[in-house]
Amino acid sequence: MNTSIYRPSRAVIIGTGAVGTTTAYTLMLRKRVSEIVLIDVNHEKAVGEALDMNHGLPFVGGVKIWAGDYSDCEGADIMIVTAGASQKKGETRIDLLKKNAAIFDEIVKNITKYNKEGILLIATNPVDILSYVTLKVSGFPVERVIGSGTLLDSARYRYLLGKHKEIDPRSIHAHIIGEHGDSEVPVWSLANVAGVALELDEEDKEKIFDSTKNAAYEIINAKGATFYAIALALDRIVTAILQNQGAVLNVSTLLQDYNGVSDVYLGVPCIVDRTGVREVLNLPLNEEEKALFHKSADKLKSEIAKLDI
Ligand code: 6V0
Repeated sequence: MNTSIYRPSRAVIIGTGAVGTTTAYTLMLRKRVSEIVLIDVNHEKAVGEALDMNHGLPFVGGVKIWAGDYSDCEGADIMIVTAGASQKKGETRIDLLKKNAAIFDEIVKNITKYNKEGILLIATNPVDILSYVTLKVSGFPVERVIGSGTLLDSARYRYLLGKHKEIDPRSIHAHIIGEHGDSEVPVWSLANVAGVALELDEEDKEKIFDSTKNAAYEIINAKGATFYAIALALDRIVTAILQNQGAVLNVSTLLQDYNGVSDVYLGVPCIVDRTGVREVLNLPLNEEEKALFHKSADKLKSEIAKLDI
């Protein structure tokens, strides 16, 4: 009889490129899970990454990390998918759809062969559409298929607003919703600090939103990839789930009559806990925001319609 009450928590990361490895490293440093498994089509790379992180364990401790295969998904709490093509200079996230939708079918089927109880967290772009693909292919309940959505975009927005107002970004309540991409929507009407509306002139608003929306292009032009902030965003979601926090995070989920939008994955504020997306919070958008949100939904729906799912 197994009398041990210890049950390790396990995160499996599929795709050990820039995003996957930085996420693993973040989870390791912050000791969010007791086991981290790295899976990549390039197994040798996953082996090297695991080895490199293992050599840091004498300074950190408490975590097991190895390069594994899909059978390691068995019993895992969370599977984080960061595998696939990333944006190159001049590419949009939607440009990646064909390539990444093709590999997702295989990845999701491989995961669900071994795990039907865990949570699937998707980061690969275009993240909203691939989360929808994952929902369809996995057959998982909707609350357990989560896209990183506009959590990163909202962090960029809050950082820029905080910088402009000289306020800690953690004290800024402001949301980017919709597509994680070019049609995303800033919810200016609800941006506040301690319930006090954030006052900005139109020129500053435009500058801040442009920098938010174009952040990935700017970083990719400068250094080829973005990975630190998305790793922290994924760490935030993992923590909300594993610690059953009920945290409000702008993740991507399947919407049903959200300001009139249905049947598409988009980033909106959600309550996230051990069950995954426990509840979707309906923001009272103004007419202009609602129109932009519908536009964002229509854009993604027309891309989904081209897919064979
Ligand atoms: P990368 O550094 O090229 O890594 C991708 C990894 O995926 C590589 O190691 C590949 O070998 C691996 N891979 C490819 N096909 C498979 C497969 N079938 N099975 C297993 N592994 C595979 O890319 P990077 O890590 O920079 O980006 C990964 C994805 O994250 C891209 O689609 C990005 O666009 C996306 N991002 C999403 C963000 C978000 O906010 N959701 C933010 C940044 C990047």
